[in-house]
Amino acid sequence: MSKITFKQDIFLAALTRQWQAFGLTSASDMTQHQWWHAVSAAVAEQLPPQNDTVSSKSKKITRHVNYISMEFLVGRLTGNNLINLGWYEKIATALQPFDINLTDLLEEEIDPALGNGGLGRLAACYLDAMASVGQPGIGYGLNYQYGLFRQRFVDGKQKESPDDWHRNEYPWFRHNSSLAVSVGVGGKVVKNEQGVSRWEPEFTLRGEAWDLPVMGYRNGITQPLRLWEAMHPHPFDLEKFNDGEFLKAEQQGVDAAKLTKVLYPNDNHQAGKRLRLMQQYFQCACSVADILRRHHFLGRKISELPDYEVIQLNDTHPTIAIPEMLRVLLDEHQLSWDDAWHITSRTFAYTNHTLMPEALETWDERLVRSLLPRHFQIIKQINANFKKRVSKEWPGDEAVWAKLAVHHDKQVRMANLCVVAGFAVNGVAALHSDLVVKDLFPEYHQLWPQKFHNVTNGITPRRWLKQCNPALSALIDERLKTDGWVNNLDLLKGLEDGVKDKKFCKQYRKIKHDNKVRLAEYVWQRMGIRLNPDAIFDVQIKRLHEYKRQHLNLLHILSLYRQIRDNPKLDIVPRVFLFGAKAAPGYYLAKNIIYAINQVAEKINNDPIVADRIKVVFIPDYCVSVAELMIPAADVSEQISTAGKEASGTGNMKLALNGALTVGTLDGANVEIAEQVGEDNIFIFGLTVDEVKAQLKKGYKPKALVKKDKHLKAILDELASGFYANGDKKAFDLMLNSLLDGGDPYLVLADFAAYCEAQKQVDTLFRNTDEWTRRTLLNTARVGMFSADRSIRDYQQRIWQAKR
Ligand code: 26Q
Repeated sequence: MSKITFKQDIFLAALTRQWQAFGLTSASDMTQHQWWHAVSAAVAEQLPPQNDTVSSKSKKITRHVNYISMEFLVGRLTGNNLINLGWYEKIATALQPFDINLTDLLEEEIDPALGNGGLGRLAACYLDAMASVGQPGIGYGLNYQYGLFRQRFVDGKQKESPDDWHRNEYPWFRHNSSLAVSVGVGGKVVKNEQGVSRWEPEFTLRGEAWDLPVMGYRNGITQPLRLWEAMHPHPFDLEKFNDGEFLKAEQQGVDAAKLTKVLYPNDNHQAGKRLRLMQQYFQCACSVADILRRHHFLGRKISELPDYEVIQLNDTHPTIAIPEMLRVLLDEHQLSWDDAWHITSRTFAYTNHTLMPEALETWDERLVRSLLPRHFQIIKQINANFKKRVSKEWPGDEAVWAKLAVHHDKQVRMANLCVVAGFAVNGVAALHSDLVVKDLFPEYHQLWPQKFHNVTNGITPRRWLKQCNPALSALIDERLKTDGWVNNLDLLKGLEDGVKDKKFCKQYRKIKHDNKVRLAEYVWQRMGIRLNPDAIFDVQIKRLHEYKRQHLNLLHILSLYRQIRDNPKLDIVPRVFLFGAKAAPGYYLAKNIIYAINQVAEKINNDPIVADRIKVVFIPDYCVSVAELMIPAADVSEQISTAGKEASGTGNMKLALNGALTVGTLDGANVEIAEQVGEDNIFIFGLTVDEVKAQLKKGYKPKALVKKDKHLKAILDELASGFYANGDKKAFDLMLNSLLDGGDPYLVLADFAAYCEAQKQVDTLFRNTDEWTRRTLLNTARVGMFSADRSIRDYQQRIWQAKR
């Protein structure tokens, strides 16, 4: 496909209409924010009409991908879209006569934060990569009115406020009213004279389609991210309103307007809330209806669905799409069970993102039955059929059935449903996919070995290098004499011999320094803390979770602080410890860790004895655009989860790509990053998965460990002494109890000594500027495989387009 050409006169005319629509008399009357809006809307207008039926042209072998996810953490779109269109420079030039700086303008955009963290950001990177490699596809999600909460700190404690991102004024949305869908909820199942079951919902909702354009990198392809908004049905049907129909939904505890109001702020933890299940069903019903509408529109037979369409489930959150598909095929298309099952079980594929038991979704059967009685019947049928298969394989083995059942103990288990009803299951990094087979689903693997795959996660180089680090991108273009690396990241290998080129290394180092100055300026403006750009910028950015072990990082900081007080002349390389993390509002232990880091920061940053050798900075309201600022400025990347707990991580890839050295455990994708960059160019420390298992098996005793380590004991005692909390001895009880009386389930203390040792090596290496630069450059050069384009091609080969 050809590029979309930019036409300046049309753009300027569109811009004029924009300020006129604001009721102004000239462009110069626009505020900076209005300028951002006007420019974005004027560009959006020039995009060709969105065509979600592109697959009509594609051959039968190319299945169209429907990526269903409760989260798409897209981040700001205007800058990204301009880059992918290849229009950035042209728009910048067109705005010069108005004295408008495009780069500054882009800062006006509020991040659409329709996701929590890694899983949501991955979905956004994959849409970008699908459009860029030419994989026909669509993303299906929810159009939340409020994205992930905004975070601020009050006396060191996290406070949340709603994130109103003004979706009604977002210039990139296209509302497609012809795609609206009706969704039933509640009610009962009735049988007709032929004995065929049929669902009579108690009330209906309406799903409205809002599309965001996803642009391929300079290839003319635009595909939709379709976000559903819940509305009351028939708002103009006064008769029904008078009959009380309109209010019925609310009486049932379902207020349509509430349904897509807010994103659940949990990650890796499920709460079992009714509204969440409603959200899931609403999204899935709209998406399944839309997929089938398109399929029929293209004149295809229902039996051909799996030949043309694949539905990729981003974790179990959209699992209810499976019984929904069966329901539509059985009840609306009147197919037999066998035919409906044949179609469905060849259409769905499932990506697992966690092994943690508290994150595996289960739903109380009463909840499922009351909201979705027909789906509950279908789930029981799936379960009964599957039971026959299991008793054949393991006759009389109740324990195996108790593990594998889809419906058991009055619970519906979504992961089991996905494995039983889908044709593919994949983990998100080699180690993780291995554990999915060995620890989570060994029996399923025995039944269906061919279903299980690995697809190591990837990140889009468009946003995570070209856009966020323009100076480094320009240097790479110059060195490689091509910008082809932007959609062929393996070309970065060509930078390797740059390590011998003194001038090039100096330029590479200077760009890092400039990016650190840029971040320091931000921290000064926002937080009033001065940072030394010559210090090591040590960065840990990710959701706050015990298993991610931000508190291990904290213990190392406290170790340095003690050493400085013991020896005020201590010679260490100045280091700035930077954190960015949100804690789920109900996750009190995570919030306590944030509080502890902030209190320690306050103390250390203001203690003259430290003399700026350590600075601790917790940047508030971490989000995609803050990540874009922090990642290019990082020297050290903290990837220190307990081995076996982090499915993949993707921040690790972004940081390595931008020339940070990883301090990490052998967990998630760190394992593959180490393989790629070479063991000399990464700091690996700590217990391995097998060692973690062995420790826990033999009975891990954190208190005994502390007793033997005086330094560690002193650190923990001081945390409990009130020293960091104005005398409040209980301030960090939640964190300390977990580490000590709670048995330290994530082996923070067990890894403490090895972690400090790795940090010493960081210190030593950083003193050797040339060697440090060499290793960081090798990181940039060698992480090409973590491009999301490669991940998408893996999905194509192993799952979406694999021979069936
Ligand atoms: C579930 C039920 C109810 C409410 C919320 C949730 C919920 C929401 C979000 C559960 C989990 C999540 C998000 C999980 C997540 O982000 N996982 C991360 O996925 C990344 C992409 O694969 C991996 O790199 C990370 O390792 C993994 O933690």
